[in-house]
This record gives sequence, C-alpha cells and structure tokens, in this order.
Amino acid sequence: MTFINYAAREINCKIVYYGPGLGGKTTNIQYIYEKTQNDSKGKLISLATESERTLFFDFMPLELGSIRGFRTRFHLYTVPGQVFYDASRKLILKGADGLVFVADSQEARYDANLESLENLKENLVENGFDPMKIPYVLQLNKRDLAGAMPADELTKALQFRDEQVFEAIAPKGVGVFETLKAVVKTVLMDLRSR
Ligand SMILES: Nc1nc2c(ncn2[C@@H]2O[C@H](COP(=O)(O)OP(=O)(O)OP(=O)(O)O)[C@@H](O)[C@H]2O)c(=O)[nH]1
Ligand SMILES: [Mg+2]
Repeated sequence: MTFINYAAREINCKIVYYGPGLGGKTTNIQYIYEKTQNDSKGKLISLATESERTLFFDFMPLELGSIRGFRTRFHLYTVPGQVFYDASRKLILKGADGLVFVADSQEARYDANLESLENLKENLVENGFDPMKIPYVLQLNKRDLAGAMPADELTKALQFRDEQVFEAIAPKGVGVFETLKAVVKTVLMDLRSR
C-alpha cells in the first residue's frame, strides 16, 4: 500500500520487521535510529512492557533521499514476537510494502523461528498478500552466540523463496544496514514494476 503523494512529491513505504520473541527486531530498529542523522529520522516510538518486550509495535520514519524528485520515506515497524500478541501482528502487517524476518540463530529457538514464519505466512494470506511476492529478506540474527546454528543449516530451514539472507549481530550493527538496504531496494524495484 505504498502511498505516493504527487502534490507533495513524496513516496511513503512501510517496512515490517517480523520474527520470534526476543529475536532482535527492536534492536535492529534501535541501531538504525542511533546511527541515523537527526534530519533524516523522525521519533522512535516504542510501546513496550516493563521488561522491554514489544507490547504493540515500534515505529520510526526514515528519509532516504529522493527518487526522480520524490522524497522517499520509509516507515519501519516491528511486531511483538510473543505468541499471544497475534492480533497486533495481524494489524501491524496491514499495508506493508516490505518485510524483514529476523530469525534467532540459537538452536534453542529453532522451533520458535519455524512457528513464527508459519504465523507470518498465515497472517499475510489473511491480509490479502501473496507470501511469495511481497518484498522480503531474511536476517539470521544473534550470530555471536555460542548456541548459534550453522548459517547454512538455518537458511535451509527458513528460506522459502529466493530471498536474500543476511547474518547479523544487531546490537553491534553487524548486518543491520545491509538488511535494511536490501529490503528497501526490493521494495523500490517492486514499485517500479507496477
Ligand atoms: N548477543 C546478542 N544479543 C542480541 C542480539 N540481538 C538482540 N539481542 C538481545 O536480545 C534481547 C531481545 O532483543 P529485542 O530486540 O528486544 O527482541 P524483539 O525481537 O524485539 O523481541 P519482542 O519485542 O519480544 O518480539 C535484547 O536483550 C537484545 O539486546 C544479537 O545479535 N546478539
Ligand atoms: Mg521488540
């Protein structure tokens, strides 16, 4: 649901970070926020529990220059990963232009990754999206932890189309902007082809 405002010469896109609880979605957005200059970003709005679990969403607008005279603004959202917040996830997916799936590389979170990916596909279909077509990239986060599975094994389990895959350590920023750039590029290419 890209919003193109011809009068204001603006393109607005929505990118949603999805994935299992504690996988590092909020950390990705926080890192992007910290490293982005003030004139390119809006406020980071987080609705979280006392223990910093995302309660409803995180939100941050980001300006990424202009394309043929149109200012492009990307609105970054995260969903709450905890299983019981499914209604919120469904709502936050509405109108998404692109998705990042943040997987938790730890072996102990293997089932949680698969479950969250299935949940994403279901919620996409319920929102009228084709999971095979929406701009999408996969991030394997928490690569620094001792319990991390081999990246190729995790990729094999989670990759379901020809999406790009990025290894990340979100609090250190490893892979964070690479992931963001890839999804932005995919969204813009998708926009062009319409
Ligand atoms: N070691 C390590 N810790 C990480 C990494 N990414 C995130 N964390 C930590 O994992 C915890 C959870 O990260 P969040 O970003 O809050 O996870 P989330 O996916 O937003 O979780 P929900 O909001 O509950 O869905 C935090 O303590 C982060 O600092 C990583 O790559 N390596
Ligand atoms: Mg969160």
